[in-house]
Amino acid sequence: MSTSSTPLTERTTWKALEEHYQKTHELHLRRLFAEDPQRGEHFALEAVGLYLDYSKNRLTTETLKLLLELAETSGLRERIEAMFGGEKINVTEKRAVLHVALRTPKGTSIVVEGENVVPEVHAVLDKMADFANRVRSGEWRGYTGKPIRNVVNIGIGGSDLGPVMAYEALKYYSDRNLTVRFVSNIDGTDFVEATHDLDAAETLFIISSKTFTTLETMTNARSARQWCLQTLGDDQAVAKHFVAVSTNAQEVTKFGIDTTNMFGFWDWVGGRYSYDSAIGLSLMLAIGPDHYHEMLAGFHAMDEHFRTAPFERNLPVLLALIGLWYNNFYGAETVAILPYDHYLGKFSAYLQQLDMESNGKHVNLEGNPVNYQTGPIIWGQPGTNGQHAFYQLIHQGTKLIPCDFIGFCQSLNPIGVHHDLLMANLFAQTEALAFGKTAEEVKADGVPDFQIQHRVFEGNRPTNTILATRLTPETLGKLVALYEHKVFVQGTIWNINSFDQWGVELGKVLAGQIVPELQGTTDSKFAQDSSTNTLIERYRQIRNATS
Ligand code: G6Q
Repeated sequence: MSTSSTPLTERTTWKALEEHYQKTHELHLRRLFAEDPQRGEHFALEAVGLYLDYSKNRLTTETLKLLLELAETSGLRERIEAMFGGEKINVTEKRAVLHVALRTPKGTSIVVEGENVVPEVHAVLDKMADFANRVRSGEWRGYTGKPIRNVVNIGIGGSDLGPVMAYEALKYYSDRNLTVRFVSNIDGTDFVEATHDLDAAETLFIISSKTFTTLETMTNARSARQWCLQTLGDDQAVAKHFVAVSTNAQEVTKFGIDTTNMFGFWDWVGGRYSYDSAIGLSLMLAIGPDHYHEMLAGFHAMDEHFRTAPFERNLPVLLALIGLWYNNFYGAETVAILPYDHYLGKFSAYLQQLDMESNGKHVNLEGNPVNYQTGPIIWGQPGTNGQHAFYQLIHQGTKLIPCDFIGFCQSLNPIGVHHDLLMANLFAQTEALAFGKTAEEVKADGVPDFQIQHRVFEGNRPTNTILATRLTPETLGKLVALYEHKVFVQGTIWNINSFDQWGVELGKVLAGQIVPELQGTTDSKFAQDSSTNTLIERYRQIRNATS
């Protein structure tokens, strides 16, 4: 059997999958369910409190067997151990990848460069908890002696998307006396709208930036300081109204934040894998340290499952393989994430960064161009809103869009019949997508002939359904870790580095060149191409026009 040293598309298993696709791709889910009346039970898995129904996928036991073989021949087991063992698997940045250490219980050991990092992780968690308790209890006071009522996290990308998603997801558990907001965009509107109704004397800013050099965050942080000092008037106020989350103590000090008010993390935590590091401080302030620790326990439970469960009963591995089947053999370009829970409104946006920044890569680990598709486009909205917007295309469009439906058996806000109606919609959508409606069935409903074809649903549109009991901090941790590891499995099979993001650099460099051109502080004629130069010229002419 050829293994990971053989290029992916030349491996025996890959070729077998291609052949298998040719033989099976026209199989309809109607037939698969008819042939195996228990398919819904056979193709389902329950682990660490999450139930995954993957029966409504276009696959057979043979497909699964081949996909699992692909995982084995990709060196996945070794890669999992390498990640958990602190090896520098982020080869282009020469870094270990140890977000799993952020949720490892006290007393365990994960060694990086000869040092056990777990005690450091817990020291920071304890410092965060102490701070959160002091702010929440009113013991920590602002410069004028007023307690803190507003928390504004300033950060972007990995220093924003995780905390804001999790804050919304766990709002039910949050202290409603605290107003928690997130500012990320360099567009001044974001800052102005987030602060317009806040009293500076009661506001705490958390400047969250791993590097503490990010243009957007530092610009917003400076505006926040100015805004604060406009009211409070004294530089001394900064110490009471600003804390930092960063790995860069030098820059934090330069900004004027005392490092006693800095919460650290480490270069082995990637931005998009960082929300359960100190980057989650705003979340901990909102939900309190106990709930935060419950969330970490959820992450850890999924980590352990991922590390120890056999691949055929391993949730992240199965999700990854199913995704890869559509991505690489069916040519599906996107995956829709459809949570049927209003609190998960930002979950798809969060996964968008997690997946697309990790696996949107065009060269393999050796730097050679890949000859297969890598990461899919991730998108989605919470149900049922999406049903009244874009589901039309999923049901009847010309594109194959595999979907993950996520739902909870118990509502956190059980009023009337709402939850049954919500869940009925979730189940109905997966059923309609899988089985569709034939022309005969449409006709039998008495539909006039001219409409029949328009009202046919082909079906055979694949979905996963993930069910959990309730949206708790622990469940959220499990769900996020599930997708983190799914992305890792796919990246491993594609032999790409899921942990760098060089693709975001070029735009930053060019913006740095364009700023002085916009501000007129450079003498040289604009140095861009003719399109960009013309746009710059036009912007400069109109920017200061009075009418
Ligand atoms: C994530 C990326 C990126 C990063 C932001 C913010 O993996 O690295 O989204 O999180 O660019 O960076 P800072 O935290 O350094 O400000």
